[in-house]
Amino acid sequence: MPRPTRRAFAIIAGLGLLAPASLRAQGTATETRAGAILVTQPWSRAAMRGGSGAAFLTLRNTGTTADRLLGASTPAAGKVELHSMVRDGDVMRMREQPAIDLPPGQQVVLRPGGLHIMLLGLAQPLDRGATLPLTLRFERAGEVTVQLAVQAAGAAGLPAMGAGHSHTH
Ligand SMILES: [Cu+2]
Repeated sequence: MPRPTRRAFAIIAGLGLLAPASLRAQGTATETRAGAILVTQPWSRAAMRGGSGAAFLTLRNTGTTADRLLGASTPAAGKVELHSMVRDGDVMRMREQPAIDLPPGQQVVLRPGGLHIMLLGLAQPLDRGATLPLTLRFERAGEVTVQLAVQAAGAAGLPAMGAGHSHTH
């Protein structure tokens, strides 16, 4: 759990970094930058209070130095873990990861069936159409807060995903 001072810093940093974010025409996707790390397509799925949910997003390391996602936090969940999916016989199981590697110049996609950020012990329901803040903590890039767009319970991604990718700055 971040100390209050650290949380306050994260919020301030988040606000500063969210300012230049560009909105798509649909308004469903934003870009958020933390140092060399570009965060896009932050989303989640509808879930019940007391249950668990998952956060998905795309991380691109635009720098020349390796970074790592070390963890995340949100007021909406009692605990947040980094998970991967591993095959165990005929079933896929979730496994906690200490960190997610972000090699320079590469993109890492967190998505259903793969790497994801697990939200455990939801303090509130995640309602479709709502947004919830998620603060990401990187080894080098520091902390940044993104807004997860909550989709339907069985959604595979954001409505705009796969519709091309063209951002101008
Ligand atoms: Cu999980």
